[in-house]
Amino acid sequence: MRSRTSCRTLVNVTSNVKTMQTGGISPYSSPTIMPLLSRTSTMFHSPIVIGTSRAFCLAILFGFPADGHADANPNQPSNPGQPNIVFILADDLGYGDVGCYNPESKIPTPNLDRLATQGMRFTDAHSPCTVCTPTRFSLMTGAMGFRVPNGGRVFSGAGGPSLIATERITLPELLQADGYATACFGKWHIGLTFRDEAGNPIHHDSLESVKRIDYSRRIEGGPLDHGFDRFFGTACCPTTDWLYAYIDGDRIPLPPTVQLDKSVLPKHPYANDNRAGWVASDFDLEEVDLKFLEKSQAFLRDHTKTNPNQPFFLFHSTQAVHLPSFPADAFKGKTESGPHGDFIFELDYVVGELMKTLDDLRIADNTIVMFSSDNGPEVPTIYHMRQDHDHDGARPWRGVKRDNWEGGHRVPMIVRWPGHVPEHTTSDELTSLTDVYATVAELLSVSIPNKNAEDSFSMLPVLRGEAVDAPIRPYLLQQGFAGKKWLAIRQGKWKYLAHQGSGGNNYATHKMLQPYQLPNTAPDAPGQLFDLENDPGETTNLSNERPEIVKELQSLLNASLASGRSRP
Ligand SMILES: [Ca+2]
Repeated sequence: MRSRTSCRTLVNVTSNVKTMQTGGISPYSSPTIMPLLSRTSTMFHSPIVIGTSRAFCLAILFGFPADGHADANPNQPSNPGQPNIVFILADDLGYGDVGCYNPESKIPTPNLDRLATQGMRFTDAHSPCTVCTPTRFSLMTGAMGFRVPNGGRVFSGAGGPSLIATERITLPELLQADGYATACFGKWHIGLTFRDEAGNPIHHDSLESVKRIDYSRRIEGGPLDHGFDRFFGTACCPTTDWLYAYIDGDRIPLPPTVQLDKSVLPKHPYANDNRAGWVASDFDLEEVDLKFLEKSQAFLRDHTKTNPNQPFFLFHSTQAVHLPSFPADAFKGKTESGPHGDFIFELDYVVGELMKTLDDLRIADNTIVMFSSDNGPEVPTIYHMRQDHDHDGARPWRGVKRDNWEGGHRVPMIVRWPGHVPEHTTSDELTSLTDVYATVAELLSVSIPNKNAEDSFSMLPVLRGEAVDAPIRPYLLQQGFAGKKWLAIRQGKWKYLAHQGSGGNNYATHKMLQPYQLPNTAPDAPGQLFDLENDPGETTNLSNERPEIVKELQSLLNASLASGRSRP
């Protein structure tokens, strides 16, 4: 049994590439009510890669009571110190898109709602950035994107190079070093490197760039180079960008050969953001999320069968519900809220199927499931869903994707861990997706090397339902669309945007956003100060009324920029 006072340091993480066998397509099935399972009592140790010390020790104490359960998988011993972890990251899913976050939602999300009743639902959780790439960097590293070169960029096409420096220890590397199997299925979007026949790297965003790729070469800087044993997915947004082909590991086995024929794709207000790129013959833009689901389910089944004693980390990263909203055939017309409603419904189905697979394998009680989104809902989505379906994916917040107002980055965040995270609870603890890193590190009792996870705080006490006297985070940082140029800071009820405007979209010129433009009540102030407790809609800029708060928050922000970190 793990010593309650032992501490472990993490160094010399090496990529331990393993080959996982993949299975067949799972049959469709309706969402079913999953029985709650409790923990089993058996403890075990898996091999741990430990090196010499270049880190300080967290020395976290664990004290989980043991209890048995007849339904748990006898092949997978339960260890509260090394549970399996499944992180499901949706794309562009708003706070108001999920039923348990929005009683006025028009879209059924029964599986997400059920996940929330079985675990903890965070009401003040945030994506570190208001767009895809930096948020995903932050989830994998525990650091804000603006701290690294190009950390405000969003990749498309060939997409890269990787934002993650090779010396950085990522979340999957942390887990790999602790003996976990690690797998990533779906959209990567943190950057990687393709090369042409002459060996030159390709990082331009165009059809011509994608055509230049030498597909016989290994792809560099992708998930396999950052801690994942297994990857199947796409470089950037699967159905948006110039490259429509699946990466398997570090190769594209079936390269694209023809230009996408957009004439055969659905036409509706949510079908834009789809470029006439270069497409592979096996790449069906309407079935992408079911393909990713198939891969994740196959991994779960194969791993549980072949390595039942090894804990795993599965990062399932969906296309849904980024535009274009191309739900699979099985979901077309299944809601009364149009193609985007159907797409959200498909996302919910994917979550339900992953839950069902954990149940079928009888490993749900030893698996932490986390669900969140990488930023708020997209502009055309918000506009048309409000106009045509009376559904508000940003409700109740101001702002949308790219904006530093709450709608751009306050996201759903649900965590389930039977027997450990109290069921049917909500938490208003201020948290960010950067915090997943430190939370997992504390869970594993591993220390975080000093130059890593600079903006990460462990939420484990909150997840365990412990009374927390003070906020875990001293403050929260946000970044808008262009990295360091648009920063915001939150402390308690106060939120300060160190800029005028949204930090992303131009409301004065964008016809879909003009109806939602609000007057700035302090146009001469350098930034915007809001009291979220009394003004959650961020309608009144209090910069001139409360200059001392502005000064304090700006000072904290400056200090964090100067030190390069917010974690002590
Ligand atoms: Ca996104």
